[in-house]
Amino acid sequence: MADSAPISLRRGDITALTDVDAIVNAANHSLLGGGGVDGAIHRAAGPGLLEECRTLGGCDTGDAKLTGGHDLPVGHVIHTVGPVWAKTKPEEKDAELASAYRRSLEVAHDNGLSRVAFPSISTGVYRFPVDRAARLAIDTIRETTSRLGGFDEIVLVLFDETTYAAYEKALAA
Ligand code: AR6
Repeated sequence: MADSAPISLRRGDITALTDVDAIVNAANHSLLGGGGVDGAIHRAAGPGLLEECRTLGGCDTGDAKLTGGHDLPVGHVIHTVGPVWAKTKPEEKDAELASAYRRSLEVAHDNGLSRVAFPSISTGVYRFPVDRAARLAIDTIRETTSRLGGFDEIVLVLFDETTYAAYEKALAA
């Protein structure tokens, strides 16, 4: 097993990043756009991204698919679909969220992308509790980058102060 990749946290808008190979989109099954970070990525990438997404046939929860970056400053977007939180099935939702991070990193690895930025998947419209999501995200990134090797940096781009604080706590644990 390799060492796990360095993880850094940033506040702000993931579409503004220039120093990674790929940004991850918290999309939905259709891959045809939506609100939140998905809407921001499609707005910044332009209509070419939607055109490419139409060829992909959607994406299952916990899976990930790659496109180009189009008008974004980065070369690639990895589209993943996190779970919609339901407190009746927490273990199933945990497994689906971990899978979204793991599959995104596997797609990056298969395509030689070593610097990857994630938003906080599922903690907006999909209402996954942020402290729980942050712990799962950090654990899964550590495990997967250590298993696969070859990653230079994983950046977590957090949009608001509460979300940033949750990831800061999870990273320090
Ligand atoms: N950069 C970084 N983070 C952002 C940005 C941005 N530009 N904009 C919002 N966030 P959400 P989900 C944060 O709702 O919960 C969409 O409609 C946001 O504050 O974007 O996985 C899709 O099409 C929150 O912390 O994604 C799906 O239908 C985090 O990103 C659904 O929402 C995730 O919030 C997916 O819901």
